[in-house]
Amino acid sequence: MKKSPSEEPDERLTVTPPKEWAAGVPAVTHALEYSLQETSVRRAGVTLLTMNQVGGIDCPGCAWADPSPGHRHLNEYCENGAKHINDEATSRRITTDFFRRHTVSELGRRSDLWLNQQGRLTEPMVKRPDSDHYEPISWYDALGLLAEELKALDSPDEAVFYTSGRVSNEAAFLLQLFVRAFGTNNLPDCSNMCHESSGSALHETLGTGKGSVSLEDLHHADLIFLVGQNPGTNHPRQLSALEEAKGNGARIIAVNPLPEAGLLRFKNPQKPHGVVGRGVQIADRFLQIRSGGDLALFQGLNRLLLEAEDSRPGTVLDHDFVRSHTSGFEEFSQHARNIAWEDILTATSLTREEIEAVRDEVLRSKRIIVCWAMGVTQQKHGVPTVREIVNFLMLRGNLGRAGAGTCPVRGHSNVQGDRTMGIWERMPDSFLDALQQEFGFEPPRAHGLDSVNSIRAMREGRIKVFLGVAGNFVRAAPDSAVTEDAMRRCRLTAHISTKLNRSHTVCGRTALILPTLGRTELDVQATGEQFVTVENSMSEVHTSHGRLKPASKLLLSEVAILSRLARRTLDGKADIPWNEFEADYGAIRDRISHVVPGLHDFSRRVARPGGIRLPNPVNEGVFNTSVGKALFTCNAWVMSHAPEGHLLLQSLRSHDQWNTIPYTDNDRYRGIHGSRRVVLVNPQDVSQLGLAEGQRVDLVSVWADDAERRAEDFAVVPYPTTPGCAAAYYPEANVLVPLDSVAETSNQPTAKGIVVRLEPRATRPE
Ligand SMILES: Nc1nc2c(c(=O)[nH]1)N[C@H]1C(S)=C(S)[C@@H](COP(=O)(O)OP(=O)(O)OC[C@H]3O[C@@H](n4cnc5c(=O)[nH]c(N)nc54)[C@H](O)[C@@H]3O)O[C@H]1N2
Ligand SMILES: Nc1nc2c(c(=O)[nH]1)N[C@H]1C(S)=C(S)[C@@H](COP(=O)(O)OP(=O)(O)OC[C@H]3O[C@@H](n4cnc5c(=O)[nH]c(N)nc54)[C@H](O)[C@@H]3O)O[C@H]1N2
Ligand code: SF4
Ligand SMILES: [Mo]
Repeated sequence: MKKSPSEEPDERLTVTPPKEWAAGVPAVTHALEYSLQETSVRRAGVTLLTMNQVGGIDCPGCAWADPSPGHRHLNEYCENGAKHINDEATSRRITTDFFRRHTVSELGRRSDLWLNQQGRLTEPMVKRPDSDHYEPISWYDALGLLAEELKALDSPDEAVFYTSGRVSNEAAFLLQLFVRAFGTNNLPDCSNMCHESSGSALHETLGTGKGSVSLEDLHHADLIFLVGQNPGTNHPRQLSALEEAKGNGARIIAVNPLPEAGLLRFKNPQKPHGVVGRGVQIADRFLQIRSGGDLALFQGLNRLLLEAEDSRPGTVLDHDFVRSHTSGFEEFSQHARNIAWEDILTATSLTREEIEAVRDEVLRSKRIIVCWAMGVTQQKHGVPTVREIVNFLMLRGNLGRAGAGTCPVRGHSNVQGDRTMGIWERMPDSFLDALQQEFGFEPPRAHGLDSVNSIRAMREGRIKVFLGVAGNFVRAAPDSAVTEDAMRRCRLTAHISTKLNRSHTVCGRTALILPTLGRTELDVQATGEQFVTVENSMSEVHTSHGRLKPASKLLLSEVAILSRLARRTLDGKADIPWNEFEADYGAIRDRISHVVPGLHDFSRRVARPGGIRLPNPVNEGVFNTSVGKALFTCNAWVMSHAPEGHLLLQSLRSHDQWNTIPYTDNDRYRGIHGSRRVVLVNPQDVSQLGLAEGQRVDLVSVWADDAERRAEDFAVVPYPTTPGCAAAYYPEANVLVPLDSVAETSNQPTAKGIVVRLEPRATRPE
């Protein structure tokens, strides 16, 4: 079989200097080119013009917030948002004939890119035991088969139900309702692999897992930290907010091992000055940090702030805030003073002068926001790092006031909403009590399995049925070989999906593909046209109205699939009006409004332009922690360490992919073209390790269990990352992340900071 482009290592690899600026006209042109390849001109126009507008389609890309209704541009989307939406609106289709032509084994050897390029899934398919083909099955039989397998389990805990953050509030609420009425809390989700470390740390210290700031706050901050995130690629409209903040006088400090394009300079495609000229410089300071050094950086900064207070008492710390709202300051302050500077400098690769210069910026700023993402959360010590960020903000009272606070930048467009709706293996009792009150059944109280624990349980044969609601579990999860083996042990694997991906090819004894409507598409049910709701990274809940003709007549909405499955599985157990829910999503919202705090009168309020902003108790000075106050924490000293001859590898996104799905083999902003099998290494390390530009190497990860994890045949690309650090793309590098390598407390896989060695390949591969 001929290999597809991304399976070929670097025959076509070309490397040009990384871009120093993000967005601008070339970005928009690229988006349009992609739209026109994927879909017709008319479909592209409908999707793009209504995207992120009041009454339009919510961008299925990231969770960045929209400006308030009166302040939106005509084109309120970014290059990547346009690509994601058109990837769904593609006019390519996968038909029965496709599955007749390709065996499941053959599809399993295809690349992620190729699988996605085949177009939209159009009808339910089944792979029966002992067959190597998917074949058509009716909806009635497919859902019956799944329901029978679920009913045949010895315990409801033998099933897991994975959710990816694309899923609407309405579908997410129904899913968790069904799963809890069925009798388990096994609700792993992509958030377990994304911001779980943020949730763990924020819950513990502030009493809520969500960020506290709004877009307005960002516009009015004096100082904004961007820690471990690449907004030019992953949250492009964040750059518009940062540009506005800068216009209002904000300073910006970027902390990253890589000098990412959007961190340096930004050309706003929505403004005339973005079309010509050099654009706006985004980061006033760039701290090129060593992988995993952020905990040490904030510990160092906190120590400097305490010392500044010693020399100018009463002028540095916000004593009122510390006294009235927090607990644990004394212990924290003693602990912080004992951290050694040599350690901080080694862990961060920064100089003391660089950190002192940041302290001076902090002392000049009244309103500070810290934004962070995967560079922080996917580290072994992601949780203490977020806790230390909270310490940092609290010292000067940067919580609960305008222009200040926490900003964990969420990934999937509704990942935050799914959690609000109860997609979590550990929902608090208050939520379960409300569910019980509303629906009259006793929800299970024992915590369920998260993503990593689901894989462990599947590997041990304790899970018989896996249902994925959106997403691509086997490519998102760590330790690809272990995860795939675990999935294959299931009796039944089923996926509710819009597009083909690798998870469909890694099958249990029986496997189902349940194709569904995407967010772009018209969703008409018995009572007429429906809309759904989503929640962005800033706790704003708003509507999304699909516009396009569905990709196939045989598609059902996620709500319809889940309602029918629940009806067939539960057989009247629990008095839940599934038919009514399917016919009218307003009926689901009515129930949500009784169960989810802050969403009373949901249907009416969400329909208003701009929707509803869920209250964040932190902004009211309320901290629902164990002691009723915000907690200062003492975070043990840890340093990421790579033995001699090894590097700390991060797995990250290219500019041209959506999570597990590459759109092309290019990473335009980083100057990589034609291959994703590259490892970015500092030129100093390239020569110290005796390697050369373009040389083929295997990446081998080093882990306590002694098992060898190898990602084969990557080309070395000298790149200006921090010495001692390296980068390769996700999901190709997932094979290197050991299942047991998780962040403390949050159990989040460590997709960053993986210890690897680069082994030169003896010969060129066939
Ligand atoms: N176009 C596009 N947009 C997306 C996605 C996508 O795949 N494509 N995915 C969405 C999702 S689900 C998510 S969660 C977000 C992810 O958004 P990001 O968190 O921006 O995603 P990553 O590509 O993982 O990039 C992590 C960044 O952290 C830096 N980094 C790595 N290690 C460290 C470290 O130790 N310290 C510091 N300070 N920085 C570090 C990396 O160099 C990189 O710039 O994006 C969302 N938006
Ligand atoms: N090594 C490494 N691993 C990582 C990460 C990393 O940085 N490095 N990042 C982690 C992060 S932050 C995340 S969020 C996860 C992402 O993990 P997932 O959310 O599981 O993965 P996606 O790639 O977003 O899923 C894409 C698939 O979702 C389906 N889909 C798309 N839209 C819809 C829809 O509207 N409805 C339905 N039903 N299906 C739809 C399509 O079939 C598509 O193939 O991966 C994690 N894994
Ligand atoms: S910034 Fe995120 S939500 Fe906004 S258009 Fe781009 S991908 Fe979509
Ligand atoms: Mo994510």
